[in-house]
Amino acid sequence: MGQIPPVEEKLKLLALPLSPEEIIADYRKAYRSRQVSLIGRREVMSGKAKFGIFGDGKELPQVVMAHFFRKGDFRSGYYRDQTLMFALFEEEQAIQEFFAQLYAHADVKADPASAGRAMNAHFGNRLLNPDGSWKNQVDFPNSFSDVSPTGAQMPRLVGLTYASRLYREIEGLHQFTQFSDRGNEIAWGMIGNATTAEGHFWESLNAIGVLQGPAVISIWDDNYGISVPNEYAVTRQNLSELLKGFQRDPGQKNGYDIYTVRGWNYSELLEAYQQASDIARADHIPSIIHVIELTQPQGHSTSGSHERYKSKERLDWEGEHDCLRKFREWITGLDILSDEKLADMEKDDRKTVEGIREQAWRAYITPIREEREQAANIFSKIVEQSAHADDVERVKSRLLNIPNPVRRDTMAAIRQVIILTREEDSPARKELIAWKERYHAENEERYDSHLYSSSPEAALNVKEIKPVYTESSPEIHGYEVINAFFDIAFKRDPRLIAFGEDVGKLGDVNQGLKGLQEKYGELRVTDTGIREATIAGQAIGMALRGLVPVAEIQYLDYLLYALQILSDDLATLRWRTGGGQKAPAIIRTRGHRLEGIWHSGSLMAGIIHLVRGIYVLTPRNMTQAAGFYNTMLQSDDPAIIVEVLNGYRLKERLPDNMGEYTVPLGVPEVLRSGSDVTLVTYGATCRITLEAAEQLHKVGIEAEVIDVQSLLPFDIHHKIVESLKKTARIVFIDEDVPGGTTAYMMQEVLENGGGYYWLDSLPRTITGKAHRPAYGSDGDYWSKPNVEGIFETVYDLMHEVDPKKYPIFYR
Ligand SMILES: Cc1ncc(C[n+]2csc(CCOP(=O)(O)OP(=O)(O)O)c2C)c(N)n1
Repeated sequence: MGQIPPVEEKLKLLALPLSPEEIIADYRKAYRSRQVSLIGRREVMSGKAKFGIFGDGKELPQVVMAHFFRKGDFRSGYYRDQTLMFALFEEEQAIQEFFAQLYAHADVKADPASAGRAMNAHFGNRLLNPDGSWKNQVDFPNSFSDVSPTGAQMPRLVGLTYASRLYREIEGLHQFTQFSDRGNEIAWGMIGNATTAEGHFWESLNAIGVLQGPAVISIWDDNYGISVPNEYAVTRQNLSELLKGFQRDPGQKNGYDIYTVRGWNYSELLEAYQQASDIARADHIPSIIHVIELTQPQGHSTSGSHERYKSKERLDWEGEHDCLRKFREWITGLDILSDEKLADMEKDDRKTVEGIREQAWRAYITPIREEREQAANIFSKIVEQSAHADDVERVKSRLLNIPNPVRRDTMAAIRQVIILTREEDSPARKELIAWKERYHAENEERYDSHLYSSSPEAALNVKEIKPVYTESSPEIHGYEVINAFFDIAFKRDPRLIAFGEDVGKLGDVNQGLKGLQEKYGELRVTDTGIREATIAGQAIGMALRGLVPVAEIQYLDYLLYALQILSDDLATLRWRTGGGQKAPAIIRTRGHRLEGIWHSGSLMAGIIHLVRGIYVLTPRNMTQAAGFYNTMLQSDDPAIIVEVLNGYRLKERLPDNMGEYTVPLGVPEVLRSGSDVTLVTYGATCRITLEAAEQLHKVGIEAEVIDVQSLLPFDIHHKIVESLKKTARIVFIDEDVPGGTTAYMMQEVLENGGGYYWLDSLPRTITGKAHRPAYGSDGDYWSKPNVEGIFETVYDLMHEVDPKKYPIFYR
C-alpha cells in the first residue's frame, strides 16, 4: 500500500522521518482510538457503563508523540491520553483494558491500571511484580497511575524527570540499571489548557526549570475547560505568550524550549516532538509543547453536551479542524492512500474495535452472571424448604430479571432472603449463608486490599531491634542524634536523597543534616525553593523510580501546601492500582509546640484522616525518630514522620547501635507504670504528661503514661487496652483540636480495641483549643495542654471515683 514513488518524494521534501506505511499506521491508530471514544460513549448512554471520558480530538499529537517515547520513559498525564496509551502498548490489549475499566471490571488481569477501582481513562501500567517487588522499568514504557484532580500529575513529574538527572550524575546510582540507563529517560507530562490555571502547573514548571530534568510537557489546548473558555482562565488568553519567561536563551542550558504547534498538523507535530525529545534525552533540557487548535468532538465527558456552551461557529470550526479529518485530508491530498482505500480500512478498524469491546464486555459480565446464577440456585433450594417460598421466589425472579446485573444486586438479594427466612434453619439456608460469607470476603478483597504494602518489605515486617546503651553512651543534643543517624544512612545507601528548604547548605533549620551536604554532595543533600506541593511530588516521582527520597517540609504547619498531593496521589497510589505501583517516599517534618500560630500547629487529625495509605509516625524524641527512619528506609511503604520541634536542643543518650536499631510501627510504649489511670499521648505532650504524672504521684495518684508512637498504624496489638484492664480509667492527651486526634485514639481504643468493656469512668480528652495556638509563652499556656491542666483533669476524674480520698482543693 502507498508504494508510489512520487509520494516518497513529497515526504522527503517535507523532511518527514516516517514512511508512507508508518503514516497510514498512525492514521489507523488514531482512527481506532476515535472509534473507542464513539463506542465507549454509546456504552455509557445505553447504561452498560456509568461514566465515560474520552480522548477524541487529541489523537494526532498522541500518535506522533508515541514515536519518540522510549522504553524506560515515564508518562505523567491525565484522562485524555488514551491514544498515546494504545500506541505505546500492545494495542488490542490496551483497548480491551480501556473497555474493562469503563465497565469497572474489578479484576487486575482485566484492568491492570486500577483493578476496577478507578473511573475510566485513568491509565497506568503495572510496575510491580505480584510479590510487590519492582519490575525492570527500562524494559517497557512506564505510565504513572492517573488521578482525577486535574493538575495533580504535575508535582510528581518533577520527581520523575529529576530522577533521570540523578541517575546520570550520581555515579553511585549507575549500578541501578533496572531503573535507568544513565538517566536517558524522558518524563512526559500532559495537561489540559484550563488546568494550567492551577498553581501546581506553575510551581512544577518552575521547579523543573530549576532542576533541569528531561521533561517534555504537552498542553492539549482545545480552548475550553468543560464549559469555560480560555478568556476566563488564562491571562491574555494566550499560554504561549505567558510561557515566554521560561524560554531559555539561545545556546544556554537554563530554561525550557517552547514550541507552539497546531494539533491537526502532522508535520508540525512530528518536527516539534522529534526536536524536543532529542534535546531532552541528550542534554536534559526540558520543553513545553503547546498544542493549539485542538477540538473535543463529543464534548467534555458523557455528563453533558457541549452544544450547551459552544457557539455554532465554534462547533463548525471544530468540525473542520478535527485532527483526524485534517490528517485524512492530508493523506489523501498527498496521494499516500486513496479515499476509498482509507474507507475500507476504517470499516475494518471499526469492526475490530467493536470486537475487542465485545470481548471486554463478555469477560466482565460472565462471572457476575454466573455468581448470580449460583445464588439463584441456592434460592431455588430454599424455596423447596421454606415457609416463605413465594417471597423468596419473588426475590429470585427480580434478581434474574436485571438485564446487566452488578454484584451488589446479588448480595442485596441474598441478604433479603436471609432476613425473610430468619426463623428457619434449613440446609439450603446454611449453604446460602456460607456462600454469602465467601462472596463478601471476595468482594472485600476486590476493593479493600493494598492500602499499605503486603510485600516482604512492608514496614510492618521490619524486625524490631532495640537501642543498646552502655555506660559510655554519650549524652548529646537531639539534633546530633538525628544527624548521626542520617550520616550512617547516607553512607550505606547511594539511593538516599534528602531535599527541602534549607536542607542543603544549612543542613536543615534544626541542623539534623548539618555537614552532610559537604560529605555526600549537593545532589544528595539539596536545597529547594519554597514549594511544598512539588517537594512532595518530587519525592513521589523519585520513589517511583527506585530512589529513596527523604523530602523535608520545614514545619508541620506548611504540610497543608503538600497535603493535597500526599492525599490524592501518594496515599492512594498502591490502593488505586490494586498493588501495581508504589512510591515509598519519606516525608520528614517537625511540629507540635514551639512559638506562634504557624509554628506550633499539631494538625494531626487533618493529616491522619487525609493520608490513609501513608504511615504517620510521631516520635517523642530524636532517638525514636531515628529508629523510625531506620524502619521506614528498610520498607516499601511511604511515611510522614513528625519530629518534635522543641526537642532538638534537649539532651538524649546516643544509642551504641545507631543505624541498626529500629522502632516498630503500631507499638505503643509504656513510659511510666501506674494503676489508677491510663494517660495516652504522643509526640511533644509525652514530656508534659510525664511531668503531670510525677505531680499526680505526689498526691497519691498513680498514672500509667503511654506513648502511642505511631498514629497510623495505631496500637496494632491493643496494648493500651491491657493498661485499661488494670486502671479502668483513661485520658487521651494531645495538642490537636478538640475532637481531633484524641477522638480518633479514643475510637481506636474503646471501639476497635474493645476498651469500653473495661471502663469504670467516663473517658476524657485533653486537647489544644479549637483556635490556633497564640504566640508567646502565655499564648501557648492558654492554647495548648499544660502540666497543671492535665493534673487537674486527672485529679477531677479520681475525685469522682473517691471524693473523700481526693477532695477538690483548687476550686
Ligand atoms: C482539581 C480539580 N478541579 C476540578 C475538576 C473537575 N474537572 C474535571 S475536568 C475539568 C476541565 C479540565 O479542562 P482542561 O484542563 O482544559 O482539560 P480537558 O478536559 O479540556 O482536556 C474540570 C474542571 C477536577 N477534576 N479537578
